[in-house]
Amino acid sequence: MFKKVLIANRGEIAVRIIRSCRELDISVVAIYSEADIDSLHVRLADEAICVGPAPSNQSYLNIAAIIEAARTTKAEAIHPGYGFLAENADFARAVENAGLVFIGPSPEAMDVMGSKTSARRAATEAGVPIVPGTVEPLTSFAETKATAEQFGYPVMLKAAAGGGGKGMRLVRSGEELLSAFETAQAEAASAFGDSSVYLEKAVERPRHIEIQIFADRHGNVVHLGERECSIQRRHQKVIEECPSPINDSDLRARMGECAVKIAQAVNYVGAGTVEFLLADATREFYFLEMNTRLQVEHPVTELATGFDLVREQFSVAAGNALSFSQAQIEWKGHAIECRIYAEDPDNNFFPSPGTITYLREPAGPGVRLDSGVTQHAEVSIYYDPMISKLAVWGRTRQEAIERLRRALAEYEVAGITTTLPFFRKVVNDAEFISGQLDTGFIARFNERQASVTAVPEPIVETDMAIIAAAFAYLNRQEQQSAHTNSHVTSRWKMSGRSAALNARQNLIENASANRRKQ
Ligand code: MV4
Repeated sequence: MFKKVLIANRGEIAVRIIRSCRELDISVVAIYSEADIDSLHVRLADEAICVGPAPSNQSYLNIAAIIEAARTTKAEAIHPGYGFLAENADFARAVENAGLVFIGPSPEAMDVMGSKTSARRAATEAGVPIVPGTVEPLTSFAETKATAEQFGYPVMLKAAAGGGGKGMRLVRSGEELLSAFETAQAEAASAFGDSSVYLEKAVERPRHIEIQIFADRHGNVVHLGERECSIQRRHQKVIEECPSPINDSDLRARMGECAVKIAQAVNYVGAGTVEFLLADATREFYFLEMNTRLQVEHPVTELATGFDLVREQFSVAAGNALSFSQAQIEWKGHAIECRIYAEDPDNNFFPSPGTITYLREPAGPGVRLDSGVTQHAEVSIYYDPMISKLAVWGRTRQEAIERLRRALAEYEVAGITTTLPFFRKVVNDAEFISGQLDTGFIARFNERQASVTAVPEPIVETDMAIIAAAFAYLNRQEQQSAHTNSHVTSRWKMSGRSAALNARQNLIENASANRRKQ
């Protein structure tokens, strides 16, 4: 096993990786940007090296500085986490050329999966169904038109160099095609520096289901079952579950087998995820893309299977055989994860950076919080605003939802706006509870919310403190004067939250009505 590794990432995933390093007695080198000097991952590491200024392209994406940091500290391997350089084949090559171990698959496997058209060719060669469409980029509008007519509208235009829905266009008819083709090409060029687009038939009301796979250097490949990721907004996953509420062991086995075939086809090593679209009506599934990294939502698989995927990543990268066989993988109970963002759900999920002035994190039975922040932490404008992932486990989906409700009520963050209130509504939504999830869930949920009277947020600790202080103040006023002036409005502010109090008898109502306004 490695004695020392460098983590080329920040936030909750760096903290998550450090935890497995501690268990394996691996010494940890953190890297950080000038904006992150006081952050949790830096404090938890054994050593930390600044790799540049706040903007990612000068720090967390600075390949030369990161490799230099690994050399200086004599780290043997680099774990890239997710995002940043995790799926950058040039980075993986640079790491190997420096004589270090990249915790991930080969650069060649990353190259195949990095291009969505070559990934579709690899899947087809492996005998795995892909969404009907082209496996080469479209070369002209005439070809695009003929191909769209061949497969039949509606179709999707997608960036060949993309993934995750960036540069994606739904086209319902021939009239929309030219402008969609041009904008898709322009978006692909600006986002990926490659204007190539290809075409897929659009799958109606699909579910997004992905399979976690794991492979070692000895030819063993296993799958760890599915994750349901159909609840997305702007192609960002919001809630993930394991197992899928469909919970169909035959479907799991068939999808799992396909995912393993794809991994074998590219000599995959390490943790990876094969994404599928599942057509609701026919139960047919199609390969979508493969992510060659540890994913944000890996905790739900860990909770349902009991394995530590990061520990296994280190073990496999050190050359060991997988510590478990397919037959030893069992799924128990149900896990659900919510991604908690510093975003305002009442303002189209606009980022809400700032200082966390008060933090109470949930814990207790079946609750796992992968957090990257502490009280007084600054949520910076420079990086992804996800502050934590709240994952719960229950023996049944129902029990998991009950735990999620309880944990969401315990969770309190002041000073910044978060998506916690959004999740508190989702976990009480009848459609979510029913598990009938498809990719239109968020749109329908928003429609329902618009016509529903708002459920009051629970009174939280910061509100209690405001109310207590206001009572104490008014009591003293009463003692000092003959009568209370009920027309006086006082404003109370604490930990970034405030309440306007108009009269003593209205104290509590006003405090709770106003407490969300900052
Ligand atoms: C699709 C699709 C329908 N048909 N492809 C791909 C990336 C993902 N973030 C969105 N993607 C989709 N690709 C075809 N051929 C529908 C979606 C899609 C979607 C997929 C999963 C979860 C939520 C979604 C929301 C909108 C569109």
